[in-house]
Amino acid sequence: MIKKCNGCGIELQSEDKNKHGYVPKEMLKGKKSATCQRCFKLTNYGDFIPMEMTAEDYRKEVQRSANSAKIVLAVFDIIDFEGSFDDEILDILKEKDSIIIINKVDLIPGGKHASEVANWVKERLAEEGIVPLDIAIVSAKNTYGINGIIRKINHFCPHGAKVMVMGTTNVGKSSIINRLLGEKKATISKYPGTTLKSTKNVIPNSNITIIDTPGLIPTGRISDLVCEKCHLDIVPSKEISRKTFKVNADKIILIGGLVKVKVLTDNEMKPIFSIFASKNVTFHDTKEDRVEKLITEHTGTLITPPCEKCKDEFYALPAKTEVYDLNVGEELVFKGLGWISVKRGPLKVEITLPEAAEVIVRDAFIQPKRPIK
Ligand SMILES: Nc1nc2c(ncn2[C@@H]2O[C@H](COP(=O)(O)OP(=O)(O)OP(=O)(O)O)[C@@H](O)[C@H]2O)c(=O)[nH]1
Ligand SMILES: [Mg+2]
Repeated sequence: MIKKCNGCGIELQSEDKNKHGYVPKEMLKGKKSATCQRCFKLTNYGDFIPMEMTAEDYRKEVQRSANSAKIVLAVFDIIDFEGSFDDEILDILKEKDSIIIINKVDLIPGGKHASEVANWVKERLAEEGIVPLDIAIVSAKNTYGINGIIRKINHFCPHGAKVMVMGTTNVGKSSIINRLLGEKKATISKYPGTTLKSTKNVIPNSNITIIDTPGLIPTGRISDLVCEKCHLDIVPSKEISRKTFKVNADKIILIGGLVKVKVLTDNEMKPIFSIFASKNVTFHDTKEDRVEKLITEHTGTLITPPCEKCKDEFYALPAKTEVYDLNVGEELVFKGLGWISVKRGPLKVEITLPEAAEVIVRDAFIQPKRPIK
């Protein structure tokens, strides 16, 4: 029987150190399973070895597990909700019964009531034509809401079931599985693409078999257009930061050196808006005539990400410029980076960013406590 790595699901082998799934022969002898060299290095030393798996390989793997699962647990990262969508995920959600898991709620600035998050998610999903069986609001980091997931599965499948966990890379699928199993079995890491193949485990004291799957890679995430180090700066590990601006026409705001936001509104009442992103992304406001000098001289130092190492590659990407008219209660989302939330509108902005980056207008996730008139 082919043995699989406990941590990432890859088939184990002892022939070639430089290939996937290597484990020394003596480690495999007489054992049902083991941990591959890559997972060992990742867990113990934080060394990440990227694997050459195509998006198509991942898709096939996920589709295979979806066929055998009774229900699907689709995991979304609340901080990058739009970046947690992918066409493959939407297709599976339209076909199968699902429980939606909203993870990383510990990162929401100022906290937010679970029912408020659930209502917002429900509306956003309905816009995509998805009606799940239920929604669970959780934080795998601090175990909030984990028991609720088991209760919900038992409610819909009282005689047990095979349940597949699915989502884009880095949303916390394996972290949730470890919490459900009550042990650190699956390899987790801050790098995207940790889980390589499906793994199956039974949740203790239950008839639930839970399948971990590799993360799908969606299009349009800014975090995927920079180097590995900058990726880690953009994907937050602590509560995200918020900065509020009250500015009028021709002010430029730089979100890191990644997105240029030019305010076009020219009102007596200046628009007020907040920008939300990871604490490691800098915010700068400046004037049109100074912006080029600022970017050329200070990207990688005062303005990050991108860093010194990947800035040339990032600025060589084809760029686009788009204009958006926003009102109070609306947010302009940059997939895989953060969002702008309007507190006093109207706000007209011109944004410049890579062509491959996707931008979405949505109903505010963080509503102004009271809209400012
Ligand atoms: N703040 C916070 N971080 C979390 C939470 N859950 C997971 N993480 C972090 O998110 C990163 C990714 O977690 P994984 O569990 O490896 O994510 P995954 O979805 O299995 O990723 P792939 O296997 O690459 O698809 C790790 O750095 C985790 O520590 C959470 O609830 N809150
Ligand atoms: Mg994983």
